[in-house]
Amino acid sequence: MAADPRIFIRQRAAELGFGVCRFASASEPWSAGEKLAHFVEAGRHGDMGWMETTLERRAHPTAMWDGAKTAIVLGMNYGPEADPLPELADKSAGYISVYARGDDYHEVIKGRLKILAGQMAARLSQLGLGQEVKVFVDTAPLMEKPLAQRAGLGWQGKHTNLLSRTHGNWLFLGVILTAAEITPDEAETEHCGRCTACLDACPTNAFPAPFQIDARRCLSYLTIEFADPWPVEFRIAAGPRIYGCDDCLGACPWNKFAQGASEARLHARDSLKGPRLADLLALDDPAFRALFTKSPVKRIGRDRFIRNVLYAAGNSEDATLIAPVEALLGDPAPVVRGAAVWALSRLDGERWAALREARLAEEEDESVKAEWSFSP
Ligand code: B12
Ligand code: SF4
Ligand code: SF4
Repeated sequence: MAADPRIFIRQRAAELGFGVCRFASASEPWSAGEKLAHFVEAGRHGDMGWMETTLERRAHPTAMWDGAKTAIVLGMNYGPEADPLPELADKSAGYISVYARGDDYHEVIKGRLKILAGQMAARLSQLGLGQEVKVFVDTAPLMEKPLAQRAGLGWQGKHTNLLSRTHGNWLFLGVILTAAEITPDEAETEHCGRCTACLDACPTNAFPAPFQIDARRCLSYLTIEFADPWPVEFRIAAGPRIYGCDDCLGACPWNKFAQGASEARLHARDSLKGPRLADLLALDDPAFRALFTKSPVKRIGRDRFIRNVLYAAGNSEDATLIAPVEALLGDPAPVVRGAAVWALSRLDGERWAALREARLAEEEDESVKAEWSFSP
């Protein structure tokens, strides 16, 4: 009888820093594809147009690759050293979500998945199971959470993320598919019970029902994916959150079993823990790129980031930010100028009113004009 390939794969996965490695059938049917279609048909994906164009391919692993038989599902712990939510009390500092305080996890995980896939392919062929192995990371990402639940890494909680009894909520996921038939692990069942802590914690009511999210209302979507000016209700609800949001994850009682990330590249950089809004408002493009080297934050670009920082400044009640906010009223990017108008209206209504007429007369961009026309 051939040796069980799971032993080799688990060992290699652990050496590559994956705290969890489990196996699931990639070919059995599931209902996740229908739920994804429901999500997209209801428009809950907002401006993430790739979710429409990849809908069919993402409906099931075999739609992506019809030879897929087994999914190897990997989890990498990115747990913070302490509960991050008390940091939200400092309104003069920006809150960057825990997942984005170290190196870009896409880069960390992608490289390691490729190494593991190469090692697996060699081993499977030694065992006479020489079938193909594929990693899907950039093109059309697989539905990782339902696969992870099927493999028993944890369950999708009422906030829709995958959480586990051993790691709490701070787990990145990665998947490798293979045409080899490998014995699956047992699936996990849901352990939320009557708890609603994550639903109650959400500052924007982004959950239309338990286990469902409307991304358009989620601050992670608004701060990262959405390029335009936000509706005012979300600007206010964002408080100091300037990149991603951890409220639903951080509220979960299962975090009592979480541990700090072991992978050094995922550790929080000091500069990204509570950065001062005044310093961030001063970032030009080269300074932005330098501060966020290798960080996922870099991907949203300076203008969208400064928009987020300006919304946080508008919520800060910090009068020392009036001057740096006013300096951005003449920024070349309309989304920055518009956010500066709003922030100034919140920090110093009199100054806003004094500048309004002259600035409105010279403004050409309709979205910025609308900001000056809005009455705070
Ligand atoms: C698009 C996306 C987002 C979107 C949408 C979020 C979402 N919940 O799907 C936005 C930009 C909002 C987002 C935010 C975040 N994301 Co994100 N995101 C993704 C991505 C690329 C695709 C997810 C997807 O397909 N969503 C579509 C919905 C339909 O999928 P679903 O949630 O799995 O749907 C299930 C349930 O909601 C339910 N359901 C849905 N509709 C319906 C309808 C009915 C009637 C019923 C009964 C059930 C039901 O069943 C579905 C199937 O199981 C994945 C990576 C990947 N390849 O999977 C990362 C991923 C989910 N994100 C991740 C992270 C870390 C985050 C953030 C925590 C980042 C942050 N701190 O700001 C937040 C969390 C917000 C939240 N509460 O979900 C991690 C989550 C890891 C984990 N342990 O779960 C992933 C897996 C990336 C990774 N490789 O690690 N993300
Ligand atoms: S990440 Fe924040 S805004 Fe998004 S669903 Fe969770 S608590 Fe709500
Ligand atoms: S906070 Fe409660 S309901 Fe939400 S995921 Fe955790 S256990 Fe489930």
